[in-house]
Amino acid sequence: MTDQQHTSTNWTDDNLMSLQSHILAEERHHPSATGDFSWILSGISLATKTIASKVRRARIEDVIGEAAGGPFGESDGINVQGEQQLKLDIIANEVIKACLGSRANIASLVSEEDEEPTILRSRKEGGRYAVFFDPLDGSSNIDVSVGVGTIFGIVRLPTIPGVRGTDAILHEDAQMAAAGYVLYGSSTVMVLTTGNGVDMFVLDQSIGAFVLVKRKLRVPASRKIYSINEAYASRFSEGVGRYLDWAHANNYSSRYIGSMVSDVHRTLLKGGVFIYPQTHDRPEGKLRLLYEAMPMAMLMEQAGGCAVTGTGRILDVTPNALHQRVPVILGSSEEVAHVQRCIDV
Ligand code: P6P
Repeated sequence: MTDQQHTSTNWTDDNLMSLQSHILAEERHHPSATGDFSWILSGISLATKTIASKVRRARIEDVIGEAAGGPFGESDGINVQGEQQLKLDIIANEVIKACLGSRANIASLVSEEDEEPTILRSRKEGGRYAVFFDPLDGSSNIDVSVGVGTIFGIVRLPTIPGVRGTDAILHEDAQMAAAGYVLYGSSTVMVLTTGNGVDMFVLDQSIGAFVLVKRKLRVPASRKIYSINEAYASRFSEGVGRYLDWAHANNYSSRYIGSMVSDVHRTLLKGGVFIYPQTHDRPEGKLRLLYEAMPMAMLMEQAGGCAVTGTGRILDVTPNALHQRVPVILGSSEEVAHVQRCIDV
């Protein structure tokens, strides 16, 4: 390598950085940081590496297909959403809870697969955070090898005397402090923000570690791509219909995978807008606020994009129920603005 290539800037930037070392380095920027995030994120890293292995081996271990009573015989295979649970949904859920349960600063866990939160410890016992997660979003796509993912949010709970459990989780002062997803696709990719921009890691199977591949991801301000399930076109609002007519007339491309983590990952990297709007039969939309919309909204905004419900920022919504659903419009700032203008006419 020439001397130029060994300048300190290149050398530092190109250094091999694991998730663990990156988080510790990031915490140096937060004097008040107490190692909380690295402790929780190491649990999420362990869980998602385990899930990645199970997703890749699903066919081999024949765990694809519908849950029959769950691994412990306790479930009827239907989750709180009324959706048929797949075996891997339940396994992923149990893996995450097993990896996070021992993290002493977590008070509670909120999972798409569990009707009630898992309460681990009180504030007096050290519980300061809740972790929201969708353990295996898009799992119905696994049997056709489409990318699926784990979505997570780390929420700092309010320190109000007497406010605990679900009340603390839903409290307006509960603040999402970190968010991310792990996409089990052609490679296993973690995209993460702790409030200081968005970084991307890829799981290097040869060393069993997530390694940093991209710092401070920025979503392009515009891109002529929209992502929506147009099969529901007859049930969309007039505003969304107006947007689609405008996009068709302006040579937009349509890209829709039907797995939120995959569709959002493409939108984050290439730009465009992902829309899961309300419909006449589902006025609240389909996607859940706490463990799908909010984490993706934090990532998108940290990357310079936007994330709205059609009537305001997703991150401004004060939840009123654990499994509440919201309409989702997120992606490039200019593309989200196009959709909002058509809705506001
Ligand atoms: P539809 C997967 O079931 C999921 O929750 C998201 O991952 C995805 O974006 C959406 O539902 C797809 O829903 O109604 O288009 O099949």
